[in-house]
Amino acid sequence: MNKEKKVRAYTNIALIKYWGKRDEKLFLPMNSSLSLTLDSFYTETSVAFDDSTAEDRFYLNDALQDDKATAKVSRFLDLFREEAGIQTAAIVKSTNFVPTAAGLASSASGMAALAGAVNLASGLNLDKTTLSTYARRGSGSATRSIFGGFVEWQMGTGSDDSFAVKVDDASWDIGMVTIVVNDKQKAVSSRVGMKNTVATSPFYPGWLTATAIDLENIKTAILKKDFEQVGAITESNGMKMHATMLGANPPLSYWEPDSVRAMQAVRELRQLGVPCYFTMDAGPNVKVLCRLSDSQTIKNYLSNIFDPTQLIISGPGKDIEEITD
Ligand code: 2P0
Repeated sequence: MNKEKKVRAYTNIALIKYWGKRDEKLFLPMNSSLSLTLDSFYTETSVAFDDSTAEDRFYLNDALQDDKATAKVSRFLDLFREEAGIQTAAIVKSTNFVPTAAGLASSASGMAALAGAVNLASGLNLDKTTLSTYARRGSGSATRSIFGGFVEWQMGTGSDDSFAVKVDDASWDIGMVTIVVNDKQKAVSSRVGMKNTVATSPFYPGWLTATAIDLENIKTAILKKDFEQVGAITESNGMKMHATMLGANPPLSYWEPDSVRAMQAVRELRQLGVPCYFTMDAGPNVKVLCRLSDSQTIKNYLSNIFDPTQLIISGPGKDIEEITD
């Protein structure tokens, strides 16, 4: 058995959203996106190639997974096995670290941690930029979780140049408060939802035009450390993504009544003089981009509406890292 290698990867929340693929097999996106990596949600995954097992074994949170879940991991491991000339099966152990029972475990941190661990266990030792092209083929958003801080996933022209680039380490009082509206599995997966939106929404071409402009403007604002501008673009871009979904056939909406209540509370906080901005992904939970130094004030305000266990503060997360314990 090869020595086990273990890697931690943090999840990320897109400020400029990825919503649609131009190549489903290679996970090439329709547009470039940009995210903030978070320190409160992460996955630790170990990989060991092991001669004593004929088939890959995949444990998630200590439970051996079924054939379907294992096959997904095996297909991903194959990308590395082919490159490294390895035929051996692997034992993969993955643990999601999420404060409270929020159920926010994400494919972004999961696939990034798996990519990082198999990269070391296989001896390929790819650099992080190249590694992000592999993580991408597990899940699009995992591309961005290779790096910490503000990260751009450049759409590229093909598989080799559709990778993540760190824009800024976000160490200038940046935070996020996650409002867990509902922790249940969503009815429509993002994979299906984005495919249907690309195929049927008449708003989709407008989304692509607008999001390219939002991306350039947010990068400028990040480099100027203009928090209000970063926040305003984030809120606007997220709403535009949800508008493209509403235009799909059948229409798609992930919002719940408490999502709308949360958005209203963020507007109220702004009126009270606290700069903060919301974004939502393919689910009902609301994420509030804020100054890290305002995050407790925001949590206190939101605690009038939501249970404190539904409110999770994060600071900026780091690059993936090897864990030696
Ligand atoms: C994002 N989302 O940029 C967007 C915004 C959800 C809304 O990436 O099919 O799990 O594995 O590439 O990355 C969620 O979709 O989808 C996502 P696949 P993924 O974060």
